[in-house]
This record gives sequence, C-alpha cells and structure tokens, in this order.
Amino acid sequence: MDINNILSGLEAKHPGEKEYLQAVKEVLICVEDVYNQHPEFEKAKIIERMVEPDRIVTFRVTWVDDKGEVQNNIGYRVQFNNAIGPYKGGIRFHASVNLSILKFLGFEQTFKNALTTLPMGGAKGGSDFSPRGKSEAEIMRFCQAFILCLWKNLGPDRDVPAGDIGVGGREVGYMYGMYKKLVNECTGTFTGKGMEFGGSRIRPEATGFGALYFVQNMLAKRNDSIEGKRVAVSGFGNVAWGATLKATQLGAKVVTISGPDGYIYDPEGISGEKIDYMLYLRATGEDIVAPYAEKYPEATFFPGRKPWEQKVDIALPCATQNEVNGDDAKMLVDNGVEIVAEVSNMGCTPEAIDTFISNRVVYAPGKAVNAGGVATSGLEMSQNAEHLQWSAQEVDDRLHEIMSNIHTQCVEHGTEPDGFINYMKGANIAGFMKVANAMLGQGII
Ligand code: 2IT
Repeated sequence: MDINNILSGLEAKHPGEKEYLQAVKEVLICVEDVYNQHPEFEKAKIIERMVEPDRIVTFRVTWVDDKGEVQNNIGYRVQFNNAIGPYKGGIRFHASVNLSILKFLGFEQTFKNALTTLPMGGAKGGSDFSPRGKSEAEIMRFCQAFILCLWKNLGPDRDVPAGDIGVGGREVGYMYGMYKKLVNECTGTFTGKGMEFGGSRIRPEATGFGALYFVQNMLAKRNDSIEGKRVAVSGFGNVAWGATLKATQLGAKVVTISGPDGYIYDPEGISGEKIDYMLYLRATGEDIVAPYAEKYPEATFFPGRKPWEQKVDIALPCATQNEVNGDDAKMLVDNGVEIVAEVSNMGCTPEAIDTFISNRVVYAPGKAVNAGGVATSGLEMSQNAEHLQWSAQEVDDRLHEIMSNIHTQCVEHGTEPDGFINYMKGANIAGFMKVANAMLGQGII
C-alpha cells in the first residue's frame, strides 16, 4: 500500500475535507504493515474501496420557524460501509456540520462498530441546523422535516440512526415518531428511543459508562485502579454526564467540565446533585457552563479556556473532534497525566496523539473508548427485533463484557515490543481486519 499515493488521490478528489482526510490518514498509517502482509487485500483494492462511502444522501430541509419565517438547512446521511451489518450511526445537529465532518464520523463509525463485535455497519448523518436557542416546537418541526427527506433510506435492516451532538432522546423521539407515521411499522429503526417505545435501558448512560469501563481495563492492565484519581472531563452533554457519573461512582474525582464559553474547575469534585445540574444546564439550550460557578461558589469559571491546563491523572475529552491540540497535550504531559481516553470522536489532533505516545502516556482513541454507546444501540436493535426489553442489569453486564472485549482486541493488536500498548494502533488494526475480511468474503461489489 502506498499511503502517500492514496492520500494525495483522496485530497485531489475531496479538496478541503480536512477532518475526513485526517481520519483516513490515521487508519492508513496504523494498518500499513498488516495490510502489506495480505496481498489478497491489495488485489481486491480493499483500502481504496473502504475509504470511500458506499453512498451519500444530501437534501434540503425546509421548515417554518415560530415567527412564520421559512428556514432552509442542509441535511446529510453518509452510508459509509455495510460489510458487517446494516448502516448504523448517529445524527448530529450543529452549526458546524459539513460533509467532511460527517464523512470522518462515518468512517470512524465503521471500525468502531466492528470493534463492538455486533453486526453493524457504519454511517453518520446530520444537519447544519443549530438547536441552540430554538423553541421546543421549532425543534420538533425541524426533526419532522429532516425525516420527511430521509425516511426512504432508513430501515431496521438497512440504516439505523441514533443521537450525537445536538440530538438526544427528545430529537430521536420526534424523528422516530415521524418515521413510524410514514412507514406505518414499529420496527425500531432508531436507537436511543424513549423507554416506553422500544428504547434500551442504560442507552442514555452507555457512552460514558462504557468509557469508564474501558478506562478501568486500561488501569487494571497497569495494576492500578481508578479510585482516588483526579479526572478532567470536557463538555457537559450526555457523554460528559455519563462519564462523570460513572467516574464518581467508581471513586474518582472529576474536577472539570466545559462548554463553548470556557471551563469549570471544581476542586471539591463534580458529584451528587452537581451531576444532575449538568442535565439542567444542558436542558436550558443555551450551551454555556458559566452558571455552574454562580450556583456552586467553590468552583471557578475560566472563560474561553480549556480544562487541559489543570493537573489531573486522567483526561477524558468528551466534547468534540480535535478538542485537544499539541499544546494542550504538552500541558497535560508536563502535569503528569497518566491516561488519556478519548470519549469524543477524534478528540485529539495528530500532534496531540504524537505528544502522548512519544512521552509514553497511555492514549486510547474514541473508536475504542466510546464504542459502548453504539454497542448499546446494537443491544437496543436486538431487543426491538425480539420484541422484548431487557433489565438494566442485563444491558450493563453485556456492556461490561463488550468493553472488556474491545480492550482485549486493542492489547492483542497494539502491544509493542517494549510492552507499551499503542491503543490507537490496536483499535485500528482490529477494526480494519474485521471489515476487510467481511468485504473480501462478499466479493467485488
Ligand atoms: O459516535 C457514536 O458512536 C454515536 N453517536 C452513537 C451512534 C449510535 O448509533 O448509537
């Protein structure tokens, strides 16, 4: 495989899609050696086929706001790869959404879903619609208009969306409601649904909980445990909430959360009712964390800054892509960070990852750490297919098992001769091998 050749070809075809090209480059570098040991991959042009989405659906979403004004947004669904199962992945509503971001997310999702061991392909969708400051009625109308454009491409064995940034239980409910009305069938087809209409217990918590189970595995591998560790969390959405809740339950102290406006440092730890307050802050729809420091005077708000300047043992980026850059990584390393586990997708820039790995800080990528979210979506699909709802205990037990299995795959494929575990390499190789073999087995299609 000639990585530079493949990348320059992609750059020429998709100029300016920087997040997509970044995600592809990371995987290519990690899998180059194993790829070259398999001439059958080269012969079937597996890599060339894998880096392009199977299909992209783009559409105009037109809706009417509360003032009676007509609004237009762009909607997308990137059906990246269905070699191992139906397309599966979240929907993101955020002003920053563009095709490059959704292609990177769909590409990553393909490998992440392979790591879960469940039969799910990879996809991602979304819109540049910003829920910030929108009324409940506007959000509902937008969700309905979005699904009117997309529903024909979805189905329980075709493509199963879920939430992501800007899309939580409320938005999934509105989208699923409209989808169900159009197809007149209760087949699931969305995950992250309400508990009363086919949702899985533990799905709201699963991304954050799964991430902490993964971190427990990372620590156990070092004969260490999470108790008493200081943790920096970024973001304050569903993922940050689940991670903070589980970290606290396991005896760690979470000292930061953040928003687009800056970050909160709470030396006493974000526990108890403060974790519930995160949900309240999110529900206001304002997308700011500053009010936390007014409500809890022991905390400090640092406007316009990121939490990575605090001294912590564990860093958990839980906000968005490229939120930890090379300088942030250097600060974390200088302050003695032991573990960096990405809970956001591609939370670290390549410079940040290099800084961690060259300083022998254990770093694990989002596609391994945050896979518990989509894994529990897979469990929701199973429950829908058998028309049952499992207990929280059963879902949580399976989530534990899946995260530990992902950790084992990373160790198997990522352990270097000196014993250092390169989780990025391990996750990419394990995910890639599964998708590549599935593609190979299904011929040239
Ligand atoms: O990035 C992700 O894995 C998600 N947003 C969840 C996807 C899903 O289908 O549950």
